[in-house]
Amino acid sequence: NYSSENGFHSQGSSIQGGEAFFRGVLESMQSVYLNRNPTAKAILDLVHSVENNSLCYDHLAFRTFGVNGYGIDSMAGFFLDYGYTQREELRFPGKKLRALWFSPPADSFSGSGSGMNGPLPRIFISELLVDQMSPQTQEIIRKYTESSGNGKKYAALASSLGHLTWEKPLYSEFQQLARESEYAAWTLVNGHALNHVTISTHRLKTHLRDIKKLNKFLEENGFRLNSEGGVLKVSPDGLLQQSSTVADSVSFQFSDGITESVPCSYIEFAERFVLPQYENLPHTEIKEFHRRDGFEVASADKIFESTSKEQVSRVGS
Ligand code: OOG
Ligand code: NI
Repeated sequence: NYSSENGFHSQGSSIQGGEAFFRGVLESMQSVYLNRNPTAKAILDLVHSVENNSLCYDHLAFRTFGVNGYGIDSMAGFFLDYGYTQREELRFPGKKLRALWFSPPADSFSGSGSGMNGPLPRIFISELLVDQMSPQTQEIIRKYTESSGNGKKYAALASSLGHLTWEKPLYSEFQQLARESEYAAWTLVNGHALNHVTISTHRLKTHLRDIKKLNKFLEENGFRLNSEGGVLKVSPDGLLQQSSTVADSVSFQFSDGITESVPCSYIEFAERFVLPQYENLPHTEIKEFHRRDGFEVASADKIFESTSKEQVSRVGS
């Protein structure tokens, strides 16, 4: 069992070797993300300023191509090596995707800083079921993954450097993928880059800890939220509530010299409510593990749309 053998044993507040390295990698992934995504940066700055510079991440998310070792495992290995535990699988047959989520090592759940130096986030990694794509799309995905050498071994490194492990594609190849799967097109040009970070709203200190109030606050400040299936995504038990922005776009130079705007990353918000069996615990005793854990397939299905053309090119609200 990974988490008990490899879990961190932090001693006091001093961060020991492995954990300092691990958090350093997460910090690098985050700086790539903040440099490319002005909306995510502006929202984090805004929430930080209201919250006196302290917030926690609920989870980080990555996308992959499920083919020849480039799928979920290519990114998961890094997290498993640093004490994470694999949890449930989620399936999205309509989008031809599957995902796994991973929980952090229990004894480092209470990191005392903010962001990547706070409690370690859950990890959500999805993969495109490449075998189910059309022959043309499969050919493009196989061409880039196969020509990347041993790129599949360096997914976490690529993410922290902000570099693709494969060559830049032709614009026509991006378009072919986008017609069939916007997820595939996104992954071809963004590779292993952080797809989003998610702010844990119930761990905020001000009125923004209520996700409905946070959504209203963000919209009043001019930020556009993903409206697919309604802005607030609520799990059937009501205990996991999520919302997200619409992805930023970046200008991407394709290998044939064409420069076009492509969707980049977004930021998400999640409020996890206390489980019914802990309802009567005093507020001050409530820990993260007393709250609804995991993810919700119907909500996730709509959150994926945060990078879709329909949401990204939407005007007004
Ligand atoms: C992931 C969408 C799902 C969640 O928290 O359910 C998700 C993605 O867009 O890659 O983030
Ligand atoms: Ni998410």
